[in-house]
Amino acid sequence: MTYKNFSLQQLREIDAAHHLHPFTDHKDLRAAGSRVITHANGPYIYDAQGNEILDAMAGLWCVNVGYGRDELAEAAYRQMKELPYYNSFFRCSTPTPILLAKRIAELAPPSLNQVFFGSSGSEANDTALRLVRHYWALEGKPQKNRIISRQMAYHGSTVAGASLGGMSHMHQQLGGAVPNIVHVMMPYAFELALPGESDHDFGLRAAKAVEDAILEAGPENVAAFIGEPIMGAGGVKVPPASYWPEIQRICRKYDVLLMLDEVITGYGRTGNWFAAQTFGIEPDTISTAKALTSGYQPLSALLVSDRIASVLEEKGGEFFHGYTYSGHPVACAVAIANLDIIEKEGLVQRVREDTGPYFAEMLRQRAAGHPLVGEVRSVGLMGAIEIVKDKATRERFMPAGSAAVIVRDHAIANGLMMRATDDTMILSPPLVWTRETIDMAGDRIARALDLAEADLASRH
Ligand code: PXG
Repeated sequence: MTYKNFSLQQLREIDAAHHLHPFTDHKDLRAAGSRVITHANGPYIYDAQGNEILDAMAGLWCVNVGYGRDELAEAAYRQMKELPYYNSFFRCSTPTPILLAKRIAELAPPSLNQVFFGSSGSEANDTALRLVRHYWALEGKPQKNRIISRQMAYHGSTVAGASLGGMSHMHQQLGGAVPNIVHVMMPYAFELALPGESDHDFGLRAAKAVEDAILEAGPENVAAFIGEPIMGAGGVKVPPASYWPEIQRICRKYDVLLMLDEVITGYGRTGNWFAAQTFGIEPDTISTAKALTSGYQPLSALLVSDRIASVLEEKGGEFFHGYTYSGHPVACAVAIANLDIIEKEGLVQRVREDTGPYFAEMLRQRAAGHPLVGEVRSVGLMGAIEIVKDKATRERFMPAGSAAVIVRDHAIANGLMMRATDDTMILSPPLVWTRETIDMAGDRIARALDLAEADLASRH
């Protein structure tokens, strides 16, 4: 069966009849019809109407080596023929997860040397949550189980992921979150800094919210703090430089574990293999997924510190946790081939030294000065554009989020896939983007902003 035997109209009808989508209002979707993406190559995706769209989101923050990489397809094909599946339970193992775990440990900060595999970022965070609570129980402190997270954090959509995350609309649909998780303020200076407060001071104040939560619960009751180095789905919220070192200091002071969710930032996005390196911190766990295979296969890897791993090994007995597809041989083979590409093409260094700074300059030149833009910010190839009604006061358009959707729709119509989250435009392009691709994106961003400005002017 090939989709080519079906018209777009037919595909949309079947989609509406049988396919429930993630994070979707299905009545809306059915009224509008889904955008069907049929193929992709290099930095471009193509929809069923034949439109070529530059993919400034790398799929969903994951296709870091771009589309159409034969090496990855061939790695999957070879592995499927040799050994499509075998499990890692009951003292079994297969070669590709063994070699991938070593490879990841070599790239990670020095104290993280053990890897637990799953198939998604949500699973990695579920594993991380169980592991840190189990760790404290093994240390004779079972009551030290509270986790501190942040409002607007995104840590996935399983029950554990949604509970760890700080999205209140997700909590409302949970029918009971995982207990003992609290959420504190996020380090989002654009909206939360006080008049006249420096970025540095705001970063320290946002970190102090974590310390206050630890003291309120009592340090003897707090297992860990979890955070995305840069909040992604919440709107590419880049913390001030003072934030992460202060968080690490606070965690160490109260013997609270530091869990870093690098599902988006892992494998080069910020110009280092891990954002832990970009921000100069050494956490106890690092959750990764997405770009580990550039999205070509579902795979996650939770990196675990020697401190936790040694207790698990010495005192743990059996850890009653794991997934059928933990260490999936094909996914791991694709991951190895993906890391080979990133290394061979020097993509991490290129983002750090060349395309990251060039991307920041593009945002500054093509967006920052625009009347609709309150702020641009980026780290490596991860960026945001704040849409405002009034540049000086940062007043937003009403209803909230409506202006950013107009910008997004113009961007897509002009060949640029860019996301809108509330009133923030977000970009997270493949790391294979060149200066020329960044220039092309800049032209399309500028055009989308101009067109949206005209629409918004006629609306008011
Ligand atoms: N942690 C972070 C930081 C993520 O961004 C997950 C965990 C969960 O990963 P899985 O593989 O279980 O989806 C994510 C996922 C968005 C969007 O709207 C972001 C994600 C997923 C879906 C939508 O930007 N990130």
